[in-house]
Amino acid sequence: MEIYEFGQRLIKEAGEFVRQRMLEDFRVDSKLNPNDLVTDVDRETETFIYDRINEMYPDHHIIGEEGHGTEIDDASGVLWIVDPIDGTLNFVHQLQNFAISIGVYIDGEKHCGLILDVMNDTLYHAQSGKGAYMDDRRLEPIGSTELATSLVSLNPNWVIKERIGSAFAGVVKDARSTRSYGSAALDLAYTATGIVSATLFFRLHPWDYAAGMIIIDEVGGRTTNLLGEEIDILHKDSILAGNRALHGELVQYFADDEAFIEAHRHVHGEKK
Ligand code: 2AM
Ligand code: CA
Ligand code: CA
Ligand code: CA
Repeated sequence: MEIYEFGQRLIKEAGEFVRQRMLEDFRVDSKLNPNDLVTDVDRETETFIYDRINEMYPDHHIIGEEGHGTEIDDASGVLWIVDPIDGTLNFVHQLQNFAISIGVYIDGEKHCGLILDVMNDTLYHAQSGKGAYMDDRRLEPIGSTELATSLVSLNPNWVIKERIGSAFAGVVKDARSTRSYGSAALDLAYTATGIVSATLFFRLHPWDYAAGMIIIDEVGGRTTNLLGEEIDILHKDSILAGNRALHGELVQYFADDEAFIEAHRHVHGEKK
């Protein structure tokens, strides 16, 4: 079976697994800080997905947020990048507005991206070069917009941080308005459908953006880090995704801000 077709079936099954599992109690733990939560459902869903891929394709590599593939440091072969629950805070507090995100890369090249809005059972998906879809509906190319007439999604936390806050504040000030949905994968899917025109993050991991980046490519959008540099799929980075015109406009807010650049280099290192 084609990887893309298998991935679509798998993510729908994983969504059903989550919806069933939510009917029972689950434990909530905090990770590095009290607001960084993980539940049994995150871990069990990652294992569910891992086992299915491993059974079907024993020679593929798998990276997941909840501990799978931590030893993987090169992108050769087929690489599945999995976030079993993106938007864990929404999952815990709202029991909705969270996603499963799966991106597949072959020898470091984009292959296919899948984002399932679990409670709505809506699948955003794309295969490189073959267009993007919301369930069975092909997504139109995203049009050009200007910041002054655009909705952009970003987490307000970044606006109140020292050194990086003023660059984000400039965007908030100049945009028509901002939104914050609490799931990076859904933010990227919403950017592909035009619900928002761009989405910005100071720090994301590969499992947050691996699928979304492919879907955004397929509607003619652009994804880089906030300094306008290309993304390396094995590393955490900042993310700026949106239609090309708006992407170009937004990069200026960050790439021309010395304090921001220095803080970015401090957190993410220097690009080669
Ligand atoms: P998660 O739910 O899979 O952890 C909004 O909080 C978005 O940021 C979610 O996509 C969330 O993914 C991600 N996120 C949460 N905590 C984070 C952290 N400490 N570093 C980077 N991303 C994080
Ligand atoms: Ca997490
Ligand atoms: Ca995530
Ligand atoms: Ca997660």
